[in-house]
Amino acid sequence: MSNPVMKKFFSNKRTIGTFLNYGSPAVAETLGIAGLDYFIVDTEHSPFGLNETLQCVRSAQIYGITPFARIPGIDRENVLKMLDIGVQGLIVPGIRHMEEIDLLIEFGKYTPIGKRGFCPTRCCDYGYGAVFSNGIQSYTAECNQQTMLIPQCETVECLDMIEDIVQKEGVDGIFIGPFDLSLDMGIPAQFEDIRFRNAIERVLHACKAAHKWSCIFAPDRNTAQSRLVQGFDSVTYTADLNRLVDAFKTDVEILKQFT
Ligand code: 3PY
Ligand code: MG
Repeated sequence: MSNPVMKKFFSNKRTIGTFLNYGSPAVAETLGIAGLDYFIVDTEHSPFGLNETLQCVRSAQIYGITPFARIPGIDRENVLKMLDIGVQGLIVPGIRHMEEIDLLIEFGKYTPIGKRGFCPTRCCDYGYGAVFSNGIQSYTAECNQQTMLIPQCETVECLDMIEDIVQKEGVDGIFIGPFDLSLDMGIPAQFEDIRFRNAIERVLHACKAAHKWSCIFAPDRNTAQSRLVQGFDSVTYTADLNRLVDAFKTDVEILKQFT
């Protein structure tokens, strides 16, 4: 139940994660072995869903890495089922309207913050585990604290209301999607453009002012490093499949000289 990523955030410690695009529990456990703080099972862009995510959550629990998931959109089913299987944070893409934030909170946080539906399911050991020993009210309050709802800032509309979004009780942080944000701003992947740089600073500043977790995707190690230096609480550094390709590509290029 306790969420080590949140714990680090509240102790002023940075965290490093990655996307899990392969949907494999074996890969999930290797990411734990590698020492990452969290992974995000990407059900927005990858060809799999709830069942694969569940297997990855199980691996995470064995290997001590915190399991997050990115959902494809905000509906009750997507939010509820992911949380019920034990995902500890939801990354939510493509926000354009405040109503979407309100729905996310409604579905993802228990009363009095939202209206999340309750069932003694996997995330509370089916009602038998220690997490449930002090009764339902203590459980739901704890759950509200430990389960992170993280809208993505990756549209101009979201950027324009970012200060209001981070003020919402139930929003635990913001995840910047640099590719989509730059596309939406009409400056695709022009990450050095002053307009893009200002946008990033604006989101970072809004998070700091509201004491909310700030996270950004970094496609490579240099970018990841500079985002941490810039002050982000977390970077989501590339993805499992990209690292696999990078590693083989580098080695193949070297070995090919001997073929
Ligand atoms: C983006 O860059 O748009 C992302 O969502 C990163 O995954
Ligand atoms: Mg995106």
